Amino acid sequence: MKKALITGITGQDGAYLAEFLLGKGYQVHGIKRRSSLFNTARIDHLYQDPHEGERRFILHHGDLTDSSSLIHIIEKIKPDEIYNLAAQSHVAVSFEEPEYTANSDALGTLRLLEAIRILGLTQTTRFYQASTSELFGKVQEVPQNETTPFYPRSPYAVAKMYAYWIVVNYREAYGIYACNGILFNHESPLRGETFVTRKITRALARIFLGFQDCLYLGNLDARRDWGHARDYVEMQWLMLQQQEPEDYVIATGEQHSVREFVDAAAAELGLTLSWQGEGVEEIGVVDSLPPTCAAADLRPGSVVVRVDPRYFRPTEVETLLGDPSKAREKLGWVPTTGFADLVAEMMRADLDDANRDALCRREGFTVLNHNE
Ligand code: NDP
Ligand code: GDR
Repeated sequence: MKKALITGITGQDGAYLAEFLLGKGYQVHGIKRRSSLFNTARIDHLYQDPHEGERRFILHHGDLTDSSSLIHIIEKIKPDEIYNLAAQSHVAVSFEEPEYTANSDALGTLRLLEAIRILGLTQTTRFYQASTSELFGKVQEVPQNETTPFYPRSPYAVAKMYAYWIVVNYREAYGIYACNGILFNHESPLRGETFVTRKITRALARIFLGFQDCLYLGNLDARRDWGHARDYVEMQWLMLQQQEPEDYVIATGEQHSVREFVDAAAAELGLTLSWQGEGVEEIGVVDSLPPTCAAADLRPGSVVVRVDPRYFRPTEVETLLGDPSKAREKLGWVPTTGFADLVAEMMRADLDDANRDALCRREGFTVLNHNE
């Protein structure tokens, strides 16, 4: 049985990848951080009690900032494949915690590669690095492919750029089968609540049910190439199944603005919006709404989206659009979920969640609304 080790298994991609690899017959090991509360909601359906006999899903405590934990775990498992998905992955937060971001995202990657080298696994353990379209930052070329120059625009992107090059260097220096997947934004109902897509679907569901008034966003003009995480984790695995290790761009080749995402998500609820004003004064106003709308105060003319400059970044990545030709040709990359289906799936899931909260409220329970 092949053994895989996933760092960041409690995150969006970790959950989809774990499920995918279990489906392929792997024994899946994951590194989770110690936390004062359970932090495994995305993978609880895969959990196997440690007292069960044969387990194919096993979690270990560790942290990318702690070499000793990484060396111990890798020594014990001797995995065939390591997927390094762990990261402080929020671009805006990286401006607030730049040193920690560098430690986990840049040096964390080095620590894993060093563990492979120190333990003598360079010829047996394959390594996947979660690289990112954020490397392109202030874009030099449209669309972006594997040869487009990098111009990182945040502490997160700079840390990921170190990680990218240390992967290339260890591949060349020590012959490790190591790949960078340069993935463009990918989303899902499991997306963290503070990334813009999930923030939008979650807030609109709550506005529609009447327990949130307004969605506050930053740069509405930012354009991204958004795909579905379920499709993207399959490519992570495929990159480690080739003859030679190479780096690949994974993207849909289609781009939308944040404003267009809001419109598409609202349309899923039967709401139409119009946009008025400019810059920080811009607002999203309800044009029409369906009779099924449960929010007593929502009517044509209600302002449901406002710009809040607190969500602007000191340096912004305005536009990203990927060219996944290489992955299409060499890995057979065909994304199965397009933009409209992605938005619909996320909107449905958040409406279900909001309906559950509404039920709790009706029964007199307190439901907190956390909006960041
Ligand atoms: P998430 O933020 O959902 O998950 C990040 C994971 O990393 C979580 O499991 C988190 O643990 C863990 N983690 C964070 N810091 C540490 C640390 N110091 N030690 C150990 N684990 C840590 O990210 P995604 O699943 O969306 O992304 C996966 C990877 O892909 C990330 O590296 C991200 O930077 C990269 N990426 C993501 C893209 C996207 O659009 N989603 C696009 C391109 C790259 P906890 O649950 O405890 O917080
Ligand atoms: P990104 O994703 O920075 O591309 O990084 P995010 O969803 O955070 O932002 C996308 C764009 O939307 C703009 N934006 C807002 N963003 C957030 N989070 N909140 C807001 O209120 C808001 N309003 C507008 C942002 O300014 C930005 O332009 C994600 C992460 O998953 C990274 O780990 C990954 O590497 C890249 O995608 C590819």
